[in-house]
Amino acid sequence: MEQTFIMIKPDGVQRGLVGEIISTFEKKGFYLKGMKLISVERPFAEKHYEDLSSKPFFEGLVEYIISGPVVAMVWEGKNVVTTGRKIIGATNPSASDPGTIRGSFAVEIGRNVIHGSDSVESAKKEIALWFPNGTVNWQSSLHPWIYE
Ligand code: DAT
Ligand code: MG
Repeated sequence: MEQTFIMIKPDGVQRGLVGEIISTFEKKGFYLKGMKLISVERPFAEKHYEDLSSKPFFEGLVEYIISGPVVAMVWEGKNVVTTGRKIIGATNPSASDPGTIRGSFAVEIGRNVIHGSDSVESAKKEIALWFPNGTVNWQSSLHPWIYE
């Protein structure tokens, strides 16, 4: 099944949003397949956001990501990449729909609480970067009650 990389950014950790964010993905019916609380170094943050390295906000973005611990996760489920992005909401919280994570919990684009992969391809890349030793292979006993 499809997997995505989700990261609770330093502001989400500091603000105590970890439990609620995990709960949102759990209750939806997605499966947690990897998770760690980690402080990343500058070169690692630059690698994660390498596609944005030419953007004027890149330096500030990297500073933000290394400003405190983050929660890195792998979530699995049907259409989890696209649906995960919908749950997270638009990049700029001013444009995020109410009820999305960013729409509910964020105000500024540079403090938007959470990251989610934007395609299956980038999910694979990001999971390999953040979880080089792989993830956990387990099956939920609730699976037949969530998936037909
Ligand atoms: P997303 O995180 O929704 O996938 P992105 O990949 O385009 O958005 O950008 C990564 C992060 O960079 C984003 O979560 C917040 C920051 N960012 C994006 N566009 C920005 C902008 N115009 N000004 C400041 N920060 C920006
Ligand atoms: Mg992105």
